[in-house]
Amino acid sequence: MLEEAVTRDAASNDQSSSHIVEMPSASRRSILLGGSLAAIGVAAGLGAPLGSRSNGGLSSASAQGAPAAAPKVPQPFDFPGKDKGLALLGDRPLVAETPESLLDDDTTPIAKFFIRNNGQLPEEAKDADAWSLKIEGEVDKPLTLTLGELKKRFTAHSFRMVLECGGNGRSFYQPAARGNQWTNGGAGCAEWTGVRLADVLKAAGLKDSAKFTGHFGADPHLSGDTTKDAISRGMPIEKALEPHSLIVWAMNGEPLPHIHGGPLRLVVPGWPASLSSKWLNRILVRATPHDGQGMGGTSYRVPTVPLVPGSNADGKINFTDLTSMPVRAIITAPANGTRLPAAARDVSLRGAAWAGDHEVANVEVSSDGGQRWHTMTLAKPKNRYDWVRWTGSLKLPSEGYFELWVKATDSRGVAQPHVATNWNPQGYGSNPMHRIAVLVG
Ligand SMILES: Nc1nc2c(c(=O)[nH]1)N[C@H]1C(S)=C(S)[C@@H](COP(=O)(O)O)O[C@H]1N2
Ligand SMILES: [Mo]
Repeated sequence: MLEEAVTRDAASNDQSSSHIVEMPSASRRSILLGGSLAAIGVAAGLGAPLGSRSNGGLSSASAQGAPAAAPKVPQPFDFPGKDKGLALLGDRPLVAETPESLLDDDTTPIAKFFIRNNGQLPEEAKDADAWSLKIEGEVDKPLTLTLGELKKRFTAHSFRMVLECGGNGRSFYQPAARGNQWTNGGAGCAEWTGVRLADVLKAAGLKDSAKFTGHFGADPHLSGDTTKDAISRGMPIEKALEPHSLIVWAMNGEPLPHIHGGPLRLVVPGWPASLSSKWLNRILVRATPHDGQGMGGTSYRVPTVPLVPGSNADGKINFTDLTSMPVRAIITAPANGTRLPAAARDVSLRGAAWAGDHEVANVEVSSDGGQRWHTMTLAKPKNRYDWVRWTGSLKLPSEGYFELWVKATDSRGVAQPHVATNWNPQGYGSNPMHRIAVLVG
């Protein structure tokens, strides 16, 4: 496939080489060329805006132009069952994102799905159906259920839903915010199968005092300290009771892979994916907000009174937990750095957009830095929390170098900003417009 070829090639770039991709619109076959597009990027002073890791050949341009300030380039990624085009953001814990051009499938294949771990990988379960889950706390009858029992006792549901790391887009903050430097690839959209968290909580009998949840997984803390959890987040009971909040054992019709939390995880769509506990073994129903690892302070929290970028804050005042993720669109084809034939004037574009708890109302593309916008066609999502696939074409006025910008607007009329806004120490909620560069001729 074209997209795989493009991304593998892009990922194999190092700081000293630059490539562009030749993409004749008819055959859509890609050929790598030793590139002049990178040089053009430098000449045009594009090191900063296009100098992100996800920007293919152009990232090399900025690296060549200013090695000291160069952003991190992708490290080779090699993990069983995973596409080598993923970009490794960290190996202890293992974290990898999906370049935008690899998110071109309607349903993100497991091989291309991003990975985010906070701790060590737990031991792999030998008998998945024997995996056990406890429901405790503010319930009438605490439950211990095996995965086998979950499957038998409750009705299964499948939904295609976006899972998005709360830090997605973090690398666009200036000054840099603390944490994994995600571009737009800390997200994917898979078909998840499981039972409603609401059905299981109701079976345990929620007391009137049941107001919040706390989630626990089997992964050891990175330090190996057994008194600490790798991560343990929780949410208001209303979110837990939503019909799309699932306890999941299958991904794209396959048993949930170990790396994605198999045999059992939560999928809490629309909110930071840190709530979607992997290797799920315990849910604590609480009267008060959960206080586990990754709760409080500046963790998954954003300012309610905007901060001066780069300033110190402990999150105790004027901060609130990040709930719905912000609206975001990506261009998945063409890939950044694509070279089009000289005669090409109509560029076909494809992508995806999603908006946390909200709907995507509109996706627009500009080839002139936002002076004029062109509306794209939206496909109908399969269900709530599915992403919207979009397509369209853009007429370019001449040969030459163009940047294509994409902007989504949510159902409330809130659009993506030009730059990452509401800076915060750990960098949540960054959703500036995605842009790619193409060269015609
Ligand atoms: N047990 C456990 N669950 C977890 C995590 C973790 O480290 N341990 N990481 C969370 C975060 S921060 C994210 S973004 C998602 C990533 O899910 P994925 O690796 O399946 O893409 O899992 C969440 N669930
Ligand atoms: Mo995350």
